[in-house]
Amino acid sequence: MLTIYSDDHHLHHGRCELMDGQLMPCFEMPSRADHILQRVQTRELGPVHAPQDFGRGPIERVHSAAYLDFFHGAWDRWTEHGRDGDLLPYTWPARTLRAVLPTSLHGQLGYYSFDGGAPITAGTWQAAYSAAQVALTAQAEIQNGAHSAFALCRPPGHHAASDLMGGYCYLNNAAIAAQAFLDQGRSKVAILDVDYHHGNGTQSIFYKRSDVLFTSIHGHPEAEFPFFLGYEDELGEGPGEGFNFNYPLAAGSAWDRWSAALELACAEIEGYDADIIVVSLGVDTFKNDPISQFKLDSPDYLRMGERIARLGKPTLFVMEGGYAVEEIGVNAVNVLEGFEGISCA
Ligand code: Q9C
Ligand code: ZN
Repeated sequence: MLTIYSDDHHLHHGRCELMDGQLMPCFEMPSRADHILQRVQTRELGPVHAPQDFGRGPIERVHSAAYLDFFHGAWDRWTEHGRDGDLLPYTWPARTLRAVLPTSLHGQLGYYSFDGGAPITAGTWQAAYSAAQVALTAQAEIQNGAHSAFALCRPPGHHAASDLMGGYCYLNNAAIAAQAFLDQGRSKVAILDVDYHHGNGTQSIFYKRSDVLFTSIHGHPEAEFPFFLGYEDELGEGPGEGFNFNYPLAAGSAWDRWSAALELACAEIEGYDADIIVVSLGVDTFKNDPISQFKLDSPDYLRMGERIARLGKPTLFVMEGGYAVEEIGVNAVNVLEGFEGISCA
């Protein structure tokens, strides 16, 4: 399987996040992608290519131009204020407030984010832009006939909505790739989001549409980030009704419960008869993940890849979360090797 990877992810290295009342070093760190790349190479998964640059056009198919302009310019505005630490939001337009767009940098940052988990640093725009190009380049491979490809994206994307950053995410790499498939003539894309956290951004982007089926297996939002989306009764809206399926699971869930949810998601994907599958590949479901509560073990990821392969469709894997850095490479590449062991192409 071909991997697409850019070193630009090193340009994004946030310092701190708030965790249990303490400022902690960011869990979403550059060594995550380095470990995955290393595992791709030691297992000889296949060639590793740099991304092409498709420009801002395909990103604007998912994100608003105003949001992209804000994100692109935020760091320079911050340094004009004489600051050099990470740029982080601290006020949001929650209930009782108005969703107006203020003129101030921090007002706008609150408007364009939903949590304090997505720091903007000097290189964040370039890293996120390159990650989107990584996803688009892997997408193009499949569009040109490959049966599968791995977009080794960092920073991740599935929490990012059309005009919101949050949850370590800025640009929704999986959604950008899914939209590119549609724009290049495919008519039905199924997204399978296996990250531990609900893919609220991806769900929201496609919630009112039937050309993208969104399925997600994740920690129950009653107890887990992102808390305010990802419940079972979210089934889509208008023309999108019946094209959104959430499988929230309790803390402590291991492969038995997780794989039962995967069967349900796969049944929906099979019924939908998608042209293409996009997997939002988070491996923060791992038993030793420092911020998550599922109990998957490394061999389970092989089974996961095998089951996805049995869907029998061209499949784009887009890297999302996973914070057990030492094991992230084994777990992520196990999914890809499990897939390759079953798929014929
Ligand atoms: N610091 C992804 O896996 N909150 N994002 C964690 C508080 C945010 C996870 C606990 C978790 C976001 C792509
Ligand atoms: Zn996650």
